[in-house]
Amino acid sequence: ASASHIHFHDLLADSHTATSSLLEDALQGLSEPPRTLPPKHFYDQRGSELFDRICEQPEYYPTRTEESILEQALPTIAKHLGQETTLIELGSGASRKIRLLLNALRPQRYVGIDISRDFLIDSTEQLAADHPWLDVHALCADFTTPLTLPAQLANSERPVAFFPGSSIGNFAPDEASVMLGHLRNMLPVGGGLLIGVDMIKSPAILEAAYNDAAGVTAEFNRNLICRLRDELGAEIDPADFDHRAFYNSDVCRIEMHLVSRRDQRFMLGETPIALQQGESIHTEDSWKYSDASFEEMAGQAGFAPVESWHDPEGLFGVYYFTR
Ligand code: AVJ
Repeated sequence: ASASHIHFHDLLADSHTATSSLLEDALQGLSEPPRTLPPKHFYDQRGSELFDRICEQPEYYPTRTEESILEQALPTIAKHLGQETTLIELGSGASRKIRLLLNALRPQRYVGIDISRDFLIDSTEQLAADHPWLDVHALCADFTTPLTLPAQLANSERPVAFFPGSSIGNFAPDEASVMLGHLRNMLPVGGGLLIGVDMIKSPAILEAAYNDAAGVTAEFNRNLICRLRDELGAEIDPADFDHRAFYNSDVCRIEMHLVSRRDQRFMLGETPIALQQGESIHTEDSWKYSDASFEEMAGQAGFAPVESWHDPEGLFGVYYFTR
């Protein structure tokens, strides 16, 4: 057996837009109210494992709902995509969803795009090993910025970007529409976007999904405090923070916060930070859409709706657009 072979393209190597570090973001976000920490820092090793466990919680419906929608829609998706497809995954995944698509659609080529080089290489090598017939490319890049596909990939028959999991929900609608615009510009005419979106629904269902009874989401949220303690030497205790997640119906988003249980002070590098009892650190937004609001946003970004699929309860949507 030969070693699996991937084609690696590094678009970050000579870019000057270095991504911000945990310390920079923590200083920026915690110095004064309203305090914030960006959700991208959830995903260290432990955080990624906790996220995988969130996806298995009975209250967290998005993952399993999207998977079953995809499974049922596969024949139709195959028809839209045709024979000669390049499947481009945004955030290269260890997830089962991409494997579902690869095995059913048998595209010519897979391109994983991810900002984290090591993770990208690991996950694409694994995909290549498991799918020896597939032409596997790894593109180290920040897909939230304008991107040009390497010429070799840009000439592919029909590139289709796959953005599952309602990851789009972490962006505010104005940012999301800018990002979708960049994506659209990356794709040639006839290219597609297959994207998973969490729908607006009863606050009780939404709030349960972010307040699972086993407390995994709370642990995931508090992992940010663990990182400040372990990686930046901040003398803080995750037990001094309450997990708070609620649906803000005015703007159609779940908000996650860490609420300080007491007055506390700690150092971030050279900078002292003081939190009052009850003060909150806003750690994540997860935006929810209706059919109309999502299709309008994608339309503004230059995407035309082709077809969409939902589960019978309308919890989650998968949309196929073309440019
Ligand atoms: C990965 C952003 C889609 O918003 O549901 C899950 C992250 N946060 N539980 C989501 C998350 C808390 C998730 N996304």
